Amino acid sequence: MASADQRTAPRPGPRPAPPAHSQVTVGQARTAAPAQTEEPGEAMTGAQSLVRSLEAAEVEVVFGIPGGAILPAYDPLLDSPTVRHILVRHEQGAGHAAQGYAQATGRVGVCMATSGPGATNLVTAIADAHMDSVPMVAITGQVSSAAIGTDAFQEADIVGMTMPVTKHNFLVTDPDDIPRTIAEAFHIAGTGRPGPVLVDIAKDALQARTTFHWPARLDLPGYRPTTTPHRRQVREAAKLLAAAERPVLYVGGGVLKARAAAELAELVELSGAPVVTTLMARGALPDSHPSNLGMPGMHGTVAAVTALQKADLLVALGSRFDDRVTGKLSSFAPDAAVVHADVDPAEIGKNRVVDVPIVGDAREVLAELVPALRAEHAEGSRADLTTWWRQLDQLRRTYPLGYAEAEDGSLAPQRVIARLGEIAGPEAIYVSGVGQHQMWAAQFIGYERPGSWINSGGLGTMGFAVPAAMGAKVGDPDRVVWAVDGDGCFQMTNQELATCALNGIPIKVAVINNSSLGMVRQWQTLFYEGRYSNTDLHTGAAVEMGRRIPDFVKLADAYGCVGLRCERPEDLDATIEAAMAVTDRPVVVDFVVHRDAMVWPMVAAGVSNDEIQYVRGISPEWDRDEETSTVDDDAATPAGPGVAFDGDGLHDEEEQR
Ligand SMILES: Cc1ncc(C[n+]2csc(CCOP(=O)(O)OP(=O)(O)O)c2C)c(N)n1
Repeated sequence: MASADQRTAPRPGPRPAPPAHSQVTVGQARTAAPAQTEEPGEAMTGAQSLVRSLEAAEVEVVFGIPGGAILPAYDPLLDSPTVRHILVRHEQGAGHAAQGYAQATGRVGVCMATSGPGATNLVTAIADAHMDSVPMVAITGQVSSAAIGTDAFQEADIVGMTMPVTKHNFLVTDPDDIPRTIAEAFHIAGTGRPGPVLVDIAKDALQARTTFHWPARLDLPGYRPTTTPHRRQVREAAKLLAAAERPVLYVGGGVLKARAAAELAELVELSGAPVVTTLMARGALPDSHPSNLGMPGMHGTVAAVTALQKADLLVALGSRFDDRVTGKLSSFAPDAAVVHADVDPAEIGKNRVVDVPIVGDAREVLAELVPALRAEHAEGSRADLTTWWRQLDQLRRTYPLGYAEAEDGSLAPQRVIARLGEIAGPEAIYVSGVGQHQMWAAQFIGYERPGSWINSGGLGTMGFAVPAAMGAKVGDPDRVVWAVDGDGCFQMTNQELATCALNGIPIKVAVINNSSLGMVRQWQTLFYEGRYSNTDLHTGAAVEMGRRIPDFVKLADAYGCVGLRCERPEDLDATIEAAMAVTDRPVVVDFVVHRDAMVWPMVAAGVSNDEIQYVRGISPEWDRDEETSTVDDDAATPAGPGVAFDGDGLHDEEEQR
């Protein structure tokens, strides 16, 4: 336990801005760079030194669960005046909460667990953060150093296990190393391409006596992220962009991580080029902006997917040519020259040959690209984009995002999500699970600002939504936070509702309850002849024998939350309003929806983007002239061109033709 003296002893002074060469785009990285002057050392335990280090790194909140190996650290944590610990119900929840916190605030999220199973339970969230470049520090207790390698009780080689899914990781066995390691972990997690850093600390290092020194400076040989782009490369990019007749700005999550939305907006205005925002970049440019074609990829808009396919220039900004965006890589954007700007040089040219590589922070790249493009324009180089926009606008008009209402009077899941977005509005934060509901939430909610959309894009982790929403709400408590979850995903991590209820974290959860693992069921419908092997969850859409297992309303009640249910379209708005009115507790709404709704448009996995289907069996024809369109513009209602559910609720291919 820290003595009174220790608690009142002078703390390291305010930390100055980091050196100019080091990219600082997120959170504590802005403020947690080590002090320039070293304070005299203070005697304490390794555990106290750890807590003091977290305070020095300006950590506000740690999500975690104690256990034997990490227990020494939990004792001084009790006395910390600034670090709040939130006791979760599963370590995976701690990890996702740290991710949600990080994405809502731009700071480094922190989670903590004990050795062995505590640490391994964090692995999914660590891998998720790695795939989505989320700044996170995971602290784990390890068995005592003498026992490492002996198969000691609750020993797991978490450093070895997480090597491929962390940006960096550390094993600390000397208590003197704790402050420096924590300082480095935060710096690495939050700078350059953000990512998760694991710090595994042996129990004896936590228990031993040491001296606390917050390091004056960090010495990380080999870690100097290049943030400032090469001028000549930027000029080359500007030349190509000015001259391109069919350019597309292909915007990825890196733009959000770099907090570059304002700079992006400038480039969009100046260039007049169409923009696609990937699943990780929703909100980087307002959806209402006329240049925003929406999301590309497997479930992207026809206009966004086709624009990429037909482009003569892609300016990829903080995006990574993910297979879900490119479809079959060899046929992706065949006529396009590529400018690829990314802070991580390893991304450039990884999947697609690049004509102009630019290594740099997206904000710095954009800040240089704008004047460079202006200079090109001033010299008279500026292609006319009228024809390009006419073609794209035609696509937008003909193939808008849409959905069919269920003919049996049940709720269409897309309508639930669209109304939720309209009623909660653009100031709310939307956090999704993984599956159909995720794609509908990406499609049918209008994202108008950075940070309004949080999801598990790269790893696709079911169970992400509830704990990530919890973390987002802790980080940004004044915003309404809606988790849009599937009935399958929700059953993976809903125990964190207890954490929310007990800690005053009033998130709202919309369970889009189609009584099945809907996205897998959709693939079974399309690719396995409707043989529904193990995708029926029995949670409500087809209530057998009057049972819902579980009953989400009762479950909400059991967790100290308000539970609501909505089964009819006519009750939809009132139910959402009722949920919005609850501010003192978490709310769970069981939206019982039609189970056969499918996500459209779709590019089947491994297939060329040219084969995109607007709805089942209907592919747009790009090269037709406007008069011979197979889809009548007038029929392109929000429900799609003549799209309807047939008897069994499925889109019938022949009928559509
Ligand atoms: C942890 C994990 N296990 C399995 C999957 C594979 N998977 C992807 S989507 C999905 C179904 C999700 O069902 P649900 O949460 O009900 O959402 P829906 O698709 O019905 O909207 C499954 C099983 C996954 N992504 N993550």
